[in-house]
This record gives sequence, structure tokens and C-alpha cells, in this order.
Amino acid sequence: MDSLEKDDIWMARAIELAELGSAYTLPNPMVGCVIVLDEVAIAEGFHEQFGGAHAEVNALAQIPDHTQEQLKSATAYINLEPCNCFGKTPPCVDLLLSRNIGRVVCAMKDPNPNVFGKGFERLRAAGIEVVVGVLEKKARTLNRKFIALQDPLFTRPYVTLKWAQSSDGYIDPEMNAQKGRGSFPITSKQTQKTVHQLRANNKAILVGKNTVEVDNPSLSVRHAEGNNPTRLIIDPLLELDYSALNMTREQGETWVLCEEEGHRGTLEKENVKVLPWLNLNTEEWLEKLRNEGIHSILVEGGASTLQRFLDCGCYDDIEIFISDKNLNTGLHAPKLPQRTRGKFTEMRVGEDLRKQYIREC
Ligand code: AOF
Ligand code: ZN
Repeated sequence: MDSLEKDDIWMARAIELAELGSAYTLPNPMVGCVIVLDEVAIAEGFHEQFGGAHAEVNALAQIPDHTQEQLKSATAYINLEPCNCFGKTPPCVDLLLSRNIGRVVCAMKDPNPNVFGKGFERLRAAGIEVVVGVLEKKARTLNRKFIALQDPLFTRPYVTLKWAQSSDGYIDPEMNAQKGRGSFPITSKQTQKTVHQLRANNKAILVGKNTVEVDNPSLSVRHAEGNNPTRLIIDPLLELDYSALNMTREQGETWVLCEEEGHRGTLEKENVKVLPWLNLNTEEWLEKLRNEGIHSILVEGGASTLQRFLDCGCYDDIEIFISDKNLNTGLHAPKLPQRTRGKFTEMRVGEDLRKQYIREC
């Protein structure tokens, strides 16, 4: 095996570790770090949660001081450029230098303008061999939300659209959602787990009023690990009775988007925050949500809400879960735009097919 192939293998491990932080790190990146000496991984770590220790710190903490001399021959594999600035934690570059690491291999430059190549510069200036670009595409795909959120021109939250449909393209057995049979499981249990992971990986989950009326969903994370997202409900005239819903305070906050005319006060009793922003266009109220700390949103339905996001182009990823069964009739799945900006990839989740379109990064 040549050293390039070895670099790929260790970087793949760093990316695997990074992914373990998927539900807790945003808006920070997912970062993993493997320290390799004589072709053996002597330490591993990852960025476990927003505000917590960086991957390099967690990995190096596992190496006892008496191996310090040997670290001159060790390589650190990290899927992101080490930081060179004081944030909530001290710079990882300082730590790598103080621990005498001989070589650093990274997948990509940190798009954070405070870092953006300066980490590499400092390591090189100290005489450390630095390799950049190993498994870069994979690393960029993994951190596509972080990359988008660092772009000063990207001012709205990162939006993922998700729906489940039958093999023949229906999302509900009833044509009129109001007459829906309530929560009708189209896809399998395994898909449910994946969807709950998607919920945990986003700051908020958004649904329209009809979905709440028909399904009375709790919109929480139960079949995966992670925090409950903030619930965003589109209820233009504030018609729902929030005291009668399944959405408990313990399982996350509920925010309601309504029109100015619909704004009837605070709904404080039900612990619901009212945002009378719907007279603005979608892009504008999304931007306001970003300013409130909502950096990522999973839009879960129903059909007309999803269509609204598709039609105005306010989306980044699309996740479609397709069961192997037909419904023969019912409410049609949202219509994809004539031209999506990239390609869908397909993978199996239990009995279902997952079609995933992701933002180019
Ligand atoms: C690394 N390793 O594991 C991570 C990095 O606020 P802080 O201190 O947590 O810093 C956040 C910034 O640091 C974040 O925007 C990104 O540029 C970088 N994240 N860097 O070397 C890590 N999570
Ligand atoms: Zn760092």
C-alpha cells in the first residue's frame, strides 16, 4: 500500500469519527482526528458538541506525556484544517505544536474566515509537513451545512425538505388532507429511525397547519440520539388550538409563524412564541429565523408547505423515502422543479428506497 492509500484510509476513519457528532455540533463543523504512529492509531477523538473541546484536543488527551518524543514521527489525520484562533476553546494549532506532532494531513481548508488557511500557514512555518485535500469531496459533503453557513451571502437557514411517498407517488391515501386518516405510516420502521436522526441534526422542524391538524404529531426525537428541534408551525391565521396538541414543552419549543392579521396576542399560556412574519416572502422570513438562531430547518410537510419551498427555490437538500407499496389513489407527492441543481443518489433503508439530493459544496 502506498502512502496515499494509507492517508485515505486514516482520513476515512477521521470522517467516520466526525460523524458521531452529527446531532450535537451544529452550527460548528463535525470534526474527527486520528493520531497514527508506525501505522497504528494511537489515539482518536472527535468534536462531541457545540462549545465543547475540538477533535484534536480530545484525541491528544489520550496520549500520555512520555510519548511526546515519539510524536515527532506521528501523523494527525483531521478532516478540517486545525483552528488558529481563540473561540470558545484555545487554538488547536498551538496544541499540535506543543505536542510535537511531525505531520498533519487534512481533508479541507476551514471556510471560517478567522481560520481560512492560517492554521496551515502556522504549521508549515513551524516546519511541520502539511498535506491538504485527502478525501476532500467526502469531507465537504459531510460538513455541507457548516460550509454554507460560513458563506456571508448565505443568509437564511440551511433547509432540508423531507417526505415519504408510496411507490406510485402518493403521500397520503386521502386526496383531501383534511380528511386524512391521521398519521398513516407509508414507510418502514428503519426509515423512521433515519428521519428522527434528520430531526436531531437540524435546529428546527417545520410543518404546516394541516399536518398538525391531521396528524397531531409530537415532532420530537424519539427513535434516534440527539436534541429535540424547535418546532415551527405555519398557521397563518392562528387557527390551531395549541393547548390541545401533542407538542409538549418538555420535548422542545413551539414557534408559530402567522400573518400580521392573524396575530392575536402572545399565546403565552401555551408556551408558544408567535412570529407574525408571513406577510413577508419566504426568503425574508427565513432570514429572520436565521437571525433568531435557527441555522437549519427540516421541512416535514405537508404537500403544500413542501411545494412552497420547492417553488421558491429555498431549499438545499431533499430527502424522499419511497415505500415498495402502491396506494393507487390519494394526495400526490410534491412536484420537483424541472431542473434540480444536482443529481439524486439512491440507497436502500430497510424495505424503502431513500432518494437524496444534496447541495453542491
Ligand atoms: C478544529 N477542530 O474539532 C472544530 C473546529 O467556538 P469554538 O472555539 O468551538 O470554535 C469554532 C470554530 O472552530 C468553528 O467555526 C470552526 O472554524 C472551528 N472548528 N476546528 O480545529 C474542531 N470543531
Ligand atoms: Zn480547533
